[in-house]
Amino acid sequence: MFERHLEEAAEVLAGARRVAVLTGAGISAESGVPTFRGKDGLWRKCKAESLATPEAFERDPALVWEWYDWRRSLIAPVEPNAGHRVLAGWEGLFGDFAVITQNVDGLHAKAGSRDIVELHGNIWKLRCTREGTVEEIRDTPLPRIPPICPSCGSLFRPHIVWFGESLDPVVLDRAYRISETCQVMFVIGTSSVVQPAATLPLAASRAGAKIIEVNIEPTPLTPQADYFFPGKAGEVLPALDRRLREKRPAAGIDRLPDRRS
Ligand code: BV8
Repeated sequence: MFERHLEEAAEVLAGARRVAVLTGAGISAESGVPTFRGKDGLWRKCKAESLATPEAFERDPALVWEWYDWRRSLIAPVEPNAGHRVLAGWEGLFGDFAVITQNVDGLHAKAGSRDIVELHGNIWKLRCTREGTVEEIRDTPLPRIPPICPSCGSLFRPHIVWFGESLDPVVLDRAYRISETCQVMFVIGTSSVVQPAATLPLAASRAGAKIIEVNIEPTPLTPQADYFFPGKAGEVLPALDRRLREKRPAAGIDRLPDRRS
C-alpha cells in the first residue's frame, strides 16, 4: 500500500507545474533540532510557551534572550538533512516551487532552497525594538545578553513571531497566494495546530490542490490529506524523489501537460 501510494504520489507530482510545501519542526528533527510538542519537545522541557510571547520579553528580556541564545547555539552546528536537500533539489524541477516554513532555524536556506517564505521569522535575525531595523547576527553565544542595537542603544528582540503576535501581512499574503494557486501541497513535519499556518493546506485543498502529508504520526490535517505517508521526512522524501526522477522527462517542465487546464 505504502509503495503504491508512493508511486501514485510520484505520478501526481510528475504531472504538476505548481508545487508548494509547508514545513514544521519535524523536518528538522532528523538534523537534531528539538521539535516543540513532541515527547522531548521544547515546549515540554523549558516551559517554552511562557517564553515565546511579547509579555515574557516585556517582563524579562534577558531570560527570553538566554533561551534563544541557547537554541541558536543548538542550531548553529546543525546540518540540513536529506529531507531539506530533496526540497532544495525540487526547485529546478517545477515551474513554480516554494517552501513555506514555520521553522525559524534557517535550515532550508542552508540546504540550498532559495524561494522560502518564513512565516514565523528567523532565529538568526534580530530586530531593533525602537527602529524596527533587522540585522542578521550569527554569533553564538551572543556577545551580550540582552543584545543592544548599535545605532540607537535600544533592546534587540528576536525577529520571530511570538504567540499573540500577528504574522507579517505581506509574508502571510504571499503564503496564501502560493497555497491557493499550487496544484500539489506537501505538508511535512508539522502538528498542524498553530494558526494561521494550519489553514494554508485547507486553502490549498479548497482551491483544488492535492495534499500530500508526511509525518511520523497522524495530525488534525490527515483526514483532509489526499496522501498521508507515515514516516520520517528524511526517509519518505528521498523515496518519493527517486520515483519522481524516474518519471520526469529529461526535457524542461514546459513540455508537461498542465493538469489544471
Ligand atoms: C496570530 C515562534 C493573530 C516562536 C511560533 C486562530 C487564528 C489565529 C490565531 C490563533 C487561532 N487560534 C489560536 C491562535 C493563537 C496562536 C495559536 O495558533 N495557538 C495554537 C497553539 C492554538 N497563534 C498565534 O498566536 C499566531 N498569531 O495568529 O496573530 C492573533 C493575534 C492575537 C490573538 C489571536 C490571533 C502566531 C503563531 C506563531 C507562534 N510562533 N514560533 C519560536 O519558535 O521561538 S509557533 C511554533 O509552533 C514554531 O514556530 C513551530 O514551527 C510552530 C508549529 O509547530 P510545528 O512546527 O508543527 O512543531 P511541533 O513540534 O508542534 O510538531 C512537529 C511535528 O513533526 C509533529 O507532528 C511530529 O509528529 C512531526 N515529526 C517529528 N519528527 C518528524 C516528524 N515528521 C516527519 N519526520 C520526522 N522526522
